[in-house]
Amino acid sequence: MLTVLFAAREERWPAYETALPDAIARTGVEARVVLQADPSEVDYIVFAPNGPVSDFRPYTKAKAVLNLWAGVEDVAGNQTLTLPLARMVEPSLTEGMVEYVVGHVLRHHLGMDTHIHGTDGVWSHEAPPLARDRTVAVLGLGALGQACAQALSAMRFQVLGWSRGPKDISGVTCRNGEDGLAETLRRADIVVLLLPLTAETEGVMNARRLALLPKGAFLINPGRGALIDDDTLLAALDAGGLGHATLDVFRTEPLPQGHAFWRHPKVTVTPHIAAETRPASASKVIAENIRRGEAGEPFLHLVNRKAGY
Ligand code: NDP
Ligand code: OXD
Repeated sequence: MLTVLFAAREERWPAYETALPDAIARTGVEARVVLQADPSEVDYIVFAPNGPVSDFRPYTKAKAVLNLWAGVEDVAGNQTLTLPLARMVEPSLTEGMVEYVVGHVLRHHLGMDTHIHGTDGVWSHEAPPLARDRTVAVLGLGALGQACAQALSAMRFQVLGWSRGPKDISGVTCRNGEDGLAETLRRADIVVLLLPLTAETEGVMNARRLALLPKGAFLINPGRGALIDDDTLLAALDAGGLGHATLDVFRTEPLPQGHAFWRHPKVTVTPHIAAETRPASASKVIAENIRRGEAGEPFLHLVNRKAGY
């Protein structure tokens, strides 16, 4: 009988208490899932940031750390962790992100704000362009970015994508490298950040790169707050280069009460709700990785610790 330690915040436990043991049992593996155990007896650690485990050294028998989050910036650099680390890739998380991104892209594309807030009796008969005449750039073409890019392409937007390595995605013009980023930004009416936070991506949307965007472009950031410097972003909005920023993630979360983003007329704040790991589907992914570990098969969604994602 294996011991699986659920090392996330305790408030998450009720959602997994039945779903996770059931999913593991369905793979044919016998395991008990517990909130506390003698570290030397733990076989797998189901992990989330701000949970009870930060020092992995006592977990001498463990075979893997299975992260409940897609982002791993809080654990990838942990020097006490020598075990394989898997991040979360699951269909409901992806579905949620696609819905968030498509929704916020459409808000800007259709100019919905003008009509929602009213035009003061002015009958301005100006139709928005069609999606095929609008260019959306997705920075980060991983599990989430690729799904968003493909959904936008299916709606006939002109979709550009940027990633670390080369990619070939049907309906998406993919680029990589510094020149590829510059070319992507120069053409983007709307830019979506779905990069992980790593040493290389921190502050990636700096003032120089923001200035490459066409005047009035929209930025949507459901990636991580530190991909962009707050003051740099505010300066670009105030100078009029950037039209609007829709932000789901922040350097400090919850976003502090007094932060300028809350009241800025060109900023929309959403409270880190773009996409969420859903217990039913996430439990299946964790269970499959435990099955793989027991069968000696390679784990799914392993993090490249050197690259940081
Ligand atoms: P993946 O690891 O699957 O994809 C990351 C993508 O970013 C890859 O395409 C990768 O390139 C690219 N990338 C990484 N580093 C660089 C770099 N230096 N330059 C250019 N491209 C780079 O991640 P996911 O798609 O699963 O998730 C992305 C992020 O979304 C998460 O890390 C997390 O921060 C955020 N997130 C936010 C949520 C929310 O609710 N707001 C929910 C879930 C996730 P390559 O393909 O070449 O490796
Ligand atoms: C994640 C997130 O990384 O919710 O999974 O941000």
